Amino acid sequence: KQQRPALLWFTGLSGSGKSTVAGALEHELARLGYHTYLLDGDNVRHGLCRDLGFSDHDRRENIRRVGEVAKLMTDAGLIVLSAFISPFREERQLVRDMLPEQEFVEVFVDTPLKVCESRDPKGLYKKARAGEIKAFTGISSAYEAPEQPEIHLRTHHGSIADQVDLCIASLKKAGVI
Ligand code: GGZ
Repeated sequence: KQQRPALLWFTGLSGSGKSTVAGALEHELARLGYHTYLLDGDNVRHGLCRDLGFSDHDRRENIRRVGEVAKLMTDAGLIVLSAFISPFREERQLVRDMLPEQEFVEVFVDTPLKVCESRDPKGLYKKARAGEIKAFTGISSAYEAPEQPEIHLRTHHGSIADQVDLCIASLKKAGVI
């Protein structure tokens, strides 16, 4: 199957649905016969980045390492999906600049803080509000929203399947698939 390597860079708040949408999109791409890999906190923060926490410095280093690994994977021809908060514009730009221009696809998972906080599946927002977690994104640490993402998902409208369809259509339009 013809595929162009690409890095689909999901960014958004904790609880925005990054991993859910990226996982569902990966599933659909695999079903269509494409070769993919999903990088997220579960397979990166426990291994490659297990020495890193959530200070600004550590988040920057986390994103830099993920970018370098994703670059190796796109060199191998894969469609890579990554799902990290990646709160800082500068680091997302740094990753963008690591790749040929057409290979970086920024996907903004634009779910309002209110909605993320009401979901709070792991109780992290509650702990952050209580001051038990320091430097929590959206509460006590910044999130810099993308200004011109290639794909803009408003996940509080529509289903996961709708978000996946929107991504598939954009990837076709961009000539990735
Ligand atoms: C933000 C935190 C924090 C702090 C722990 N701030 O919803 P989750 O739980 O499963 O996803 C969040 C995850 C964020 O890791 P990333 O590697 O994506 O972050 S970054 O891109 O900024 O490096 C959250 C959990 O880790 N978590 N402490 N203080 N999220």
